[in-house]
Amino acid sequence: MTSLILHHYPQSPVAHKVRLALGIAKASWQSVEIPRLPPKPLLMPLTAGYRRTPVLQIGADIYCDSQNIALAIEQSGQPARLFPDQTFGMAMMISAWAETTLFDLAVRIVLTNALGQVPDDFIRDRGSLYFEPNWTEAGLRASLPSVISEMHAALGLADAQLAAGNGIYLGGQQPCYGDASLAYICWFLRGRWDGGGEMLSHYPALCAVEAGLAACGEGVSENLDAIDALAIAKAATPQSPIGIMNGGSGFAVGQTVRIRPKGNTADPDVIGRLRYCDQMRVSIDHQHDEVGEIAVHFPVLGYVVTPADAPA
Ligand SMILES: N[C@@H](CCC(=O)N[C@@H](CS)C(=O)NCC(=O)O)C(=O)O
Repeated sequence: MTSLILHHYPQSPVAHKVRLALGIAKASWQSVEIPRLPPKPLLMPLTAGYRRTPVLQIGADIYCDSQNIALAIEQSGQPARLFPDQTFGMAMMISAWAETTLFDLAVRIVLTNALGQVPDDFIRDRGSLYFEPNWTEAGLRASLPSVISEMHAALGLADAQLAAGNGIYLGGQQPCYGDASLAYICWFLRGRWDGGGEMLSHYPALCAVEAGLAACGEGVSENLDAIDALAIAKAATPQSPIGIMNGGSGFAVGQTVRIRPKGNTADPDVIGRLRYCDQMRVSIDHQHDEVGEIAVHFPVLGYVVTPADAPA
């Protein structure tokens, strides 16, 4: 089996979700630590410009976005299932909600409380990814009580769903990826906001999932140098399929497309030749001197794909 290489940094909550997923899957993986802020010169050749964290590399196949990474982990045939007992649809829906509603609220709480305590360039960078285009520190502070109320409302829903089940996890006794997508929000709030512990104490079923997955671990990892990861990509050939499997999309293999996360964010466009598209995944071919020919994969949900010559 080709090795899983995770490009990430320890403080990244979304990367933590993937590390928990690797633990559920009992995976062995290699860990490349990347910078928290651009530039990321040893990551960009692999991602065609996608700058977010984490990224999963399997040889010359590069998987961007945690939802897409979760699917790739499952498809890579690890010792344990990430979606056991037909939990795939439920887990992906819960995690899509966690990645948008829960993560958006958590980032606002954590960053608003960090104002004045973390470097300005970090807040500016994250603001350009997560907040309204004309956001201000005063606006963030003014909306904080409302954001905290919303977070309680959302955590209460997740807790009620867990409490109504037949085990500590969403699917019962076995953890699935959906559980990781709730646990990482708890990890983020508890670890990066001094009110996190108190907030979470109201949601015992969620805390049980958080504790269960912490005990489950993060699989078995060893460190890898970023330069070596580039060399691994260069020595490999993409193994992922080629073709348009969702015929209604109107796209053709080889067509140049632009891919970007939905929303008005500072994320750079990714441009490439379409390689593959199905209901869940869209992939481009990409060439770079440092990695040769690689394939870069994105999820369909949450991304906008347009012909590269269409207005941005
Ligand atoms: N939808 C993306 C979101 C990823 C994301 O926003 N990650 C944060 C770190 S937790 C990030 O990229 N921050 C900026 C950076 O690392 O450059 C996913 O699910 O992977």
